[in-house]
Amino acid sequence: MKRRTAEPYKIKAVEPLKMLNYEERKRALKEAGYNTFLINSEDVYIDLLTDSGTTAMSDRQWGALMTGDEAYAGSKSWFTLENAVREIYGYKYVIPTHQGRGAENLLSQMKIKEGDYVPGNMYFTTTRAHQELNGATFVDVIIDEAHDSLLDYPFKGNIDLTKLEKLIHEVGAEKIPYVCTAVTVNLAGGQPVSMQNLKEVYDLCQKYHIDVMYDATRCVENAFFIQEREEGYENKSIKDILKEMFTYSDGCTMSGKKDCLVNIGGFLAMNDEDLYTRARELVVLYEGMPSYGGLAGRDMEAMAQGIYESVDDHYIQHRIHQVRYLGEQLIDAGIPVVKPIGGHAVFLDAKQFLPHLKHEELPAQSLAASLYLDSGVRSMERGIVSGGRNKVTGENNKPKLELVRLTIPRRVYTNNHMDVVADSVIHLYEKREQITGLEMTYEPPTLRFFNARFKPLAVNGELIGSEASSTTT
Ligand code: PM9
Repeated sequence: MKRRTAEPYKIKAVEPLKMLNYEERKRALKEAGYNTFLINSEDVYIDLLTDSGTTAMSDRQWGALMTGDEAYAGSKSWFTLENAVREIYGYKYVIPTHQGRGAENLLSQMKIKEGDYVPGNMYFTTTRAHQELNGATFVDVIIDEAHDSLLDYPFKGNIDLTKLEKLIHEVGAEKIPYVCTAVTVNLAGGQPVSMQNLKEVYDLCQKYHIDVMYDATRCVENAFFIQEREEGYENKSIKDILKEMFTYSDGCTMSGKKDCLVNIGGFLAMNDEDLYTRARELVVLYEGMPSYGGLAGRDMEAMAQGIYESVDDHYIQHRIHQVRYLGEQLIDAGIPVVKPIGGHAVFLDAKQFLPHLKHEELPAQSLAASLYLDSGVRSMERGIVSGGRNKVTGENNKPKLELVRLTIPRRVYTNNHMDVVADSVIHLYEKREQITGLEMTYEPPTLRFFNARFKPLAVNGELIGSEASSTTT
């Protein structure tokens, strides 16, 4: 008999949830312009918009908050954080930032020149935006398997070495300031990169004197998949695997709001002393002193503690298994989801879920809105809306993957919540032909998905035909 496991923690404080009725949700959705980013949190029942900053902190982290040293310069809390980053990730130099994009801004400004190219394993919205703002063109060098949502492949986040080397030959190594390797790859479905691939990419880049900078945002989740799937790592600890992963890089940006288990925070880390000196100069302009980088002393204490907790083998095993618990229920019900189930989220394939909608009818945006309408579950579009426009032609980028992300916050929800989400998705799938497309009525110039507004294409202005709503409250 397979023995079941439970959460490796018990609950000390709870936050009541409220569920609006169908008519209230319909009103809230309309007021939010059918954009789940614009729905008030109070109107959400189960919030799977993001795993970013939504973590439940531990009692030790809350305790650590009280020990924060709020000195403007030379805060003790900064040294605590610096030590944690050095110990767990192995880099020599660390610059704190208020969150991941703060680090992306510094890195992109320091390393990118107009006309450069930054290869990466699939784009991430804020990362690419900073690269482009500084004059670079992002080039996707992820393996082809990553674009096939239904293909079950263990390391879909891997970089295609042939694509990378072809780009180096085409544009010249001097035009590539660094390779940006995400571990794991968010928009591919939270898919990991193998240790072998990390090593091969690093070796190739060393040959051409190109730096490798990780987007380390979900690196602990990546380490778990290496332990689970890669030969030779099954008996190694997460901590040891993580340490080895970082030896195949020259630095990283980190959004501490994910794998560092905090609600705010990030950092930029590197081994190169010159780059560090420049980063110390630049950080004061955008974030603050190099000893706080936009964070309060207490935030740095909580992040240091979170970094240590994140490499606990039991914690990360439960984390990944909870995501899988939801994903497997959907797979069993025949729902098209990205396979294998990734580290932080279950991704619905909106093109296959709603085959009657054209790409321009924004299937993922419409599905995310429909899910909220059905059950108050908030998810996020990761498709054509998030893809933005081509900076030269102005045309919509059309990412091959048109997804709705059900993102699981860390240590927040129980598996009962996962059951409620699964029921709602399955219910919607049964009524899928009744879901209509959306059109954009307001489009912000950058990172449009955050603030864009939409309206249903149906003549009667309804998102879902009336029958779909009748079985939910
Ligand atoms: N990710 C997410 O929900 C929050 C913002 S949504 C645009 O997935 C990666 C891989 C991320 C990420 C944020 C950032 C930026 C960088 N890389 O949000 O600035 O998933 O801390 O990090 C979000 P910050």
